Amino acid sequence: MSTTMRCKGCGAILQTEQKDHVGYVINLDQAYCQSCFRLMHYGDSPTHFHPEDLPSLPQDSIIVMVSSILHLDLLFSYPVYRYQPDAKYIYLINQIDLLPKHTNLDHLLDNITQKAKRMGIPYEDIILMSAKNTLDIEHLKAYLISLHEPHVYFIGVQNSGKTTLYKAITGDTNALAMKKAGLTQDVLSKRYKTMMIYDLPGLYQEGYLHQFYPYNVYKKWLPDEEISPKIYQLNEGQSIIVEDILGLSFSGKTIYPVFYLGSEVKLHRTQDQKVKDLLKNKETEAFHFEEKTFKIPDGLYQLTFADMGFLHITGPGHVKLYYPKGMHISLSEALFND
Ligand SMILES: Nc1nc2c(ncn2[C@@H]2O[C@H](COP(=O)(O)OP(=O)(O)OP(=O)(O)O)[C@@H](O)[C@H]2O)c(=O)[nH]1
Ligand SMILES: [Mg+2]
Repeated sequence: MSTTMRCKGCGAILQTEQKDHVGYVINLDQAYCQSCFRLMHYGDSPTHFHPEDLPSLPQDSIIVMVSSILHLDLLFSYPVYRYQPDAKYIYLINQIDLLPKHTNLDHLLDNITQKAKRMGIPYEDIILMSAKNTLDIEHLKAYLISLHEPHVYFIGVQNSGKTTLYKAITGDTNALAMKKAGLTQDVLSKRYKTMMIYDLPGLYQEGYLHQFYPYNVYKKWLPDEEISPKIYQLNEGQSIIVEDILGLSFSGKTIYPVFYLGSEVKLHRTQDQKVKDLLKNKETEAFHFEEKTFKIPDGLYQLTFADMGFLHITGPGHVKLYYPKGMHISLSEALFND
């Protein structure tokens, strides 16, 4: 009889046959697959695998839809409730420690609640928290216990913090939680009190940074600490270049952009007519640049740049964006004030 061995870091079934496939190990007695081993010991892993689709879940489940504060534009875009209508849904907005301390979280929560109502999203609760905050974790544990359900599933976009939450609740010290998108490959599960807690592989989001850059490049652009918003006052004809990734030219009232990006992300001013030339030679085999103009209505709006961060701008006006073709960019009303 053969037993299936799983990687303790990402849950993948271990296999010794195909080097370029998920779960590869030299010997089946190893605890971690090669990809997780490299992540743990060298902080890097050149391979990238997309996990399989979601499994079907039992009826008496709590489904915790985990979203990073950086992915709020996608908060209700995975209608899991349509094919698991009997489950109870909790929306957990994680990583709020990344927002500046003065952010009005009540206002943010109000806006999210109103959006859920407008869209007819079924939910028990919406929680704002940080998986890095021990008090928040204690509150979450007490809350989950109070629901008296035997199964709790964490579902959400890659890198939203599901495994971090799972580890903090269950005390699992083997599972890996890092900025590598799509790290968890198969369901991880462990008992906590009367419940089984399940950490599911992240939902794949097209157009995120991992599609254009290797892990050792994009990891430094994903923020780990409180973001200090960068406010610019631009003169006529001035543009902003973000790393070698984005070029932004502004017109109308949008000339005071406020950038919410990690501290490692470098921004600089340039002249509108230089943007294309500066970025053109940064194209790689993975992408070409594309140009798009966003019309910003009257009011405060948010332009989200994949999983990297976002920009707040006041309209009316226009933003001309130069960005890697296929990158996920969205324009939405701002959910909080600066
Ligand atoms: N600042 C901050 N970082 C967090 C928080 N939660 C998770 N992280 C970080 O976010 C990164 C991704 O966390 P994971 O728990 O691996 O994310 P995941 O949702 O399991 O990702 P996949 O397995 O790819 O679906 C890690 O670097 C975590 O340390 C949080 O509340 N605050
Ligand atoms: Mg994970």
